[in-house]
Amino acid sequence: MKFSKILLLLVVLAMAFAFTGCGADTSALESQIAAAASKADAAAAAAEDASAAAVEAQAAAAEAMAEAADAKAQAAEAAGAASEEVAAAKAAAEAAQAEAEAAKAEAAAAKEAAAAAPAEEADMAMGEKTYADLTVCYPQLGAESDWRTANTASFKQTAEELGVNLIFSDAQQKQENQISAMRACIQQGVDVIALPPVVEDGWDAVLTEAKDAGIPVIVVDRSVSADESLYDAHIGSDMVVEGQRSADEMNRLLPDGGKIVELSGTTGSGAAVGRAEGFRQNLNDNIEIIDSQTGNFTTAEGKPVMEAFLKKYEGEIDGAFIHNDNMAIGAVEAMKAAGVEPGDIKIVSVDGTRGGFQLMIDGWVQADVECNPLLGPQVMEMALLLANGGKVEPKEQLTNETIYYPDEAEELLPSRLY
Ligand code: GYE
Repeated sequence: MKFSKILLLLVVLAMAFAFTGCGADTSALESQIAAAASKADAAAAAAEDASAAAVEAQAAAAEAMAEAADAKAQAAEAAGAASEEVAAAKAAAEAAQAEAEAAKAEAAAAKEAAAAAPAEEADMAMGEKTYADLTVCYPQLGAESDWRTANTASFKQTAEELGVNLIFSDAQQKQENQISAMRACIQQGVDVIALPPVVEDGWDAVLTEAKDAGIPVIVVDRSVSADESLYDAHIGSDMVVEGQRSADEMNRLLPDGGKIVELSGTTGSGAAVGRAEGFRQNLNDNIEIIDSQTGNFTTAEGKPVMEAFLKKYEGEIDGAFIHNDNMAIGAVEAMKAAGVEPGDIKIVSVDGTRGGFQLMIDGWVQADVECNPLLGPQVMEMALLLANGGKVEPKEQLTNETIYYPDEAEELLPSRLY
């Protein structure tokens, strides 16, 4: 129904009512009709807008009419009008009501259509790229540990399975190599960059370059200190929690306190910083960290660090917190050479690699805090989403992890994936 028609009808109804002049509720009814008419007016004004809004306004106008007609019917009845007149007023009210319902339904349908249109567009955009169209850059930080080897394998294998074109490089634990690999990827116009940052600081410039080039970045594994507006997602372990869990284990292993050493990971890396921080948060007061040195997450560098500790603090060391299993392997080699027996120095390590499990079976490591490197599938899923204009929410995605103990190591070792 057109608004002009609605208005006309309202006026006719109002006039008809005035003409019948039925008593009792006349003024109340008049003001009701006036209110309905102004509703219709407002609705008609709104109708000049977009189509959904116009239909909605039409519904409002028709509803207003229905209200007016209904009011008239009631008033006529109240005023003791002839039953014929009451019936006619009632019929008018019912017709107006039906009109209102129909207009409402039309408005709802128009609204739905308007809302569906952009969603359809978005759907089409989402469907634009598949894994086979995707080029993902992974400037791996190095090959320092079994964790890292498993992480690299997870990315390569996932890319192959999904048909993703993976641009892989190995920065040999040097940030400048990672940065130049990223720049080459930006130059090439890859779809997504997945960055496992060797250290936390110093990424602002290259992350800004990626952002300016419109290339989404997923920070993988370790964290960056850059503002989170400079990347699209971070997936990895909560390194602080790993440190806290390690301290809880050390507290359990040294209930009467003691002196411990720390073999820390790469200086300035999110993994080393977080683990050291969490460890100190939860460590009992009666346990003293007498020394802390980096072994750069490698077996080769972990061994001489422990050698030096054993010389310097001969007979004094009750425990060692070692930031990863590869350094624990090196440390145990040093202990064996120095005549230390398994269990003399309580060791808590991190990662949960097969090497770590073997150290538990052999009695050297008393607890291994898990850190999961198998991030390939989740990162590829995020990459596809981002490449199609989607958002990763929440931006910070944590992996679920546990703690392993010697009593279950033998049974679990064959099923370990790394
Ligand atoms: O624990 C260690 C690796 O960043 C979580 O890096 C990773 C750490 C892992 O070299 O083995």
